[in-house]
Amino acid sequence: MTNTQVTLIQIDNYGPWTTTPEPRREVDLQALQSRIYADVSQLVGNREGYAFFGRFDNMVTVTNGLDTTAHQLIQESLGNRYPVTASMSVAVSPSPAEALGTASDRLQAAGSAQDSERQEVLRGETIPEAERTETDLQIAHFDVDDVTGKYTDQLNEFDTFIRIEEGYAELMRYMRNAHDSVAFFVGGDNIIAVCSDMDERDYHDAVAHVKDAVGVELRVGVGRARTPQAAGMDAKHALEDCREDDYIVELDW
Ligand SMILES: Nc1nc2c(ncn2[C@@H]2O[C@H](COP(=O)(O)OP(=O)(O)O)[C@@H](O)[C@H]2O)c(=O)[nH]1
Ligand SMILES: [Mg+2]
Repeated sequence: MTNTQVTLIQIDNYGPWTTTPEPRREVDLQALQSRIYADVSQLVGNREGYAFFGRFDNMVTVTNGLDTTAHQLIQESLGNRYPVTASMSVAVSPSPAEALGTASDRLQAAGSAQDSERQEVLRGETIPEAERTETDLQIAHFDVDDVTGKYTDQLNEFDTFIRIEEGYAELMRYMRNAHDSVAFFVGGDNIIAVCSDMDERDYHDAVAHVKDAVGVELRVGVGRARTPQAAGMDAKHALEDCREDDYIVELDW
C-alpha cells in the first residue's frame, strides 16, 4: 500500500507582489520563478524528495522522509534568498491526489494566496518515522516513444510542443480521474507521476488511453520505495529496460 507525503509550497501574496507598485518586468519574474524552483528542487532533492514546478507560484513536492524541521529549514532558506516568502502545507494519504487535496485545504484555511497577513505558515503533519515502509512511494516515469524520430527531427518545434502537451494533458487527467494520482511534465518528453497502488494492467490502460485519445505513444517505468528519489530512480531504470526490450510498461518489483 502506498503512503505519499505531499508538501504544497505556495509563494506568499505573489500576485499583488508582481504588480506592486506597478507591473514588474516579466523577464525578471521568469528568472525569479525558475530560480526558486531550482532551489526547491535541490533543497527537497538533497533530502531524497521530488519537486515539480507546477505553476511555479505553487509547487508540488513529494516529501516522504522530510520532517517538520526539514520543512522549516527550506522555508527559512527561501525567505533568506528571495524577495518573497513561501508557505507550506503537508499531508499524507495512500492517494497522492487526496494528500494534495488535504494539503491545499489546510493552506486555504490558513489564509488566501493573496493575503498579505499570511506569511510563511507551515501546516499539516508528516509521517512518523516508525510508520514508514518500503512501499510508501510508487513513482512512474513516462516518456514518449521515439520523440526524436517522430516529432523533434520532423516537425516545427511548436507543433512538436503541441503534441507533447496534448499527451501530457490527457495523461494527467486520466491519472487523476482513474487513479487519484498526480502527473507532472518535467521537460523534453518526460512526465513523472506520483501514483496510488496501481498494477501493470492499470499502466497499460493509461498508455492505451492516451494513444486512443490523442495518438501519442508512451512508455513507462515504475518504481516503488521508501523515498521519492529511490522510487523515481527505480522508475528511470525500469524505463531504460523498457526501451531496450521494447516493452510499454516495466515495473521494478
Ligand atoms: N527530465 C528528463 N528529461 C529527459 C530524460 N531523458 C530524456 N529527457 C528529455 O527527453 C528528450 C527526448 O529524449 P529521449 O526520450 O531519450 O528521446 P527518444 O528516444 O527519441 O524518445 C531529451 O531531449 C530530453 O530533453 C530524463 O531522464 N529526465
Ligand atoms: Mg522518449
